[in-house]
Amino acid sequence: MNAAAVEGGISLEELQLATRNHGMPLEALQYPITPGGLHYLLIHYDIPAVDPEEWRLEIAGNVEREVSLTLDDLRARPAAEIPVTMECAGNGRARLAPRPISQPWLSEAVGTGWWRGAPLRALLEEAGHRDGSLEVLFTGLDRGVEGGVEQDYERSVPLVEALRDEVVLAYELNGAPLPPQHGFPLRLVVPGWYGMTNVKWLSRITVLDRPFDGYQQERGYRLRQDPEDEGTPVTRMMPRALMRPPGVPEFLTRERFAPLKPCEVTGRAWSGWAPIVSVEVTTDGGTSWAPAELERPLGEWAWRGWSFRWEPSEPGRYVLGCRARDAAGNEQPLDEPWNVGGYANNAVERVVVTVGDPSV
Ligand SMILES: Nc1nc2c(c(=O)[nH]1)N[C@H]1C(S)=C(S)[C@@H](COP(=O)(O)O)O[C@H]1N2
Ligand SMILES: [Mo]
Repeated sequence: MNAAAVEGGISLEELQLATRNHGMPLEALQYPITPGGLHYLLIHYDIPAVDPEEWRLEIAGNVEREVSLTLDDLRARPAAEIPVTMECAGNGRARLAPRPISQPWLSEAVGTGWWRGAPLRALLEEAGHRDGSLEVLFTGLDRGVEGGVEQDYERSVPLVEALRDEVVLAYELNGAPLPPQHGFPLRLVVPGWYGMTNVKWLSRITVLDRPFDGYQQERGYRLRQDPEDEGTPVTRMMPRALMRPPGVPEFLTRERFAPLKPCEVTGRAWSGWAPIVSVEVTTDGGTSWAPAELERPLGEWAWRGWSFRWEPSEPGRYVLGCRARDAAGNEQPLDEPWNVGGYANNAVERVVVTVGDPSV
């Protein structure tokens, strides 16, 4: 992964990734909670076969006592429920030039789930993380080869992040047991962080007294300007607003067609750093911007709905865009921020809409 960047068309290998994994169709921005099958999907290797009777969650490492739990043990504990917007760190990658070779997302690698599970903090406290603990490593049951290394999918988070109140080990998505593709029987959910953090098919939690240096931490998911650059880790989601595309699409190009009349443009915006404070909309390709109206937040860690009344005055070709800003002062850039892995490209999306008769 991230071995090279190319100009030009999508390769068969990228297409192979794009047909296994899938984005959220952008019209699904109409739902505050993304219906199960419409949530985006990203799986590095294969979906592992899991026997829920045999399955255990083990907690070990720098702890006072090791813990082993069945799924029923986890379900018997106090539960927390939370709506969380999750976005793949590679969202926007296919718009970069040159294009880093990996899953070629445009802008649809996002979804908001209603996650229910056991809060992580209480479990870590029961196991008793010892002094000197730095990070918590989460290991999935799926295995594969990446960068020439055979590995379990595993990633760590700093201990302080793992101890946040809203971090859950989820066994339900939208009121039903996790589907196989989203991590059955258990996955980590760290609200605010990019998707790769939320380890699926979780089987082991290891408290570490040193930084984890596995592939997904040291090689993958770093922002580097060149392959030798040590880079900085990818962590929280940068702000992004997306638009439910107005009008109807042309089958092949997906360019939009809309009648000449006022139109309510809607969408959703999120940031992993701080609440969304504004969304602005352009209908002239970025020359001028006007504020959208924000809906009441769904929750602290979920996207925020917005709407904008667009009144095109004459037939023609319009280039629409939307731009989010969060309370920490992060704002979407107009141009793509390039890096070797093609991560965190939150540049403003353009949506071309032809107003008037499509046959002229
Ligand atoms: N065990 C495991 N966990 C994983 C992955 C994986 O391949 N294996 N993919 C990660 C990545 S890169 C993303 S973006 C999210 C995707 O979660 P979803 O498919 O439920 O939307 O899961 C993360 N957790
Ligand atoms: Mo991802």
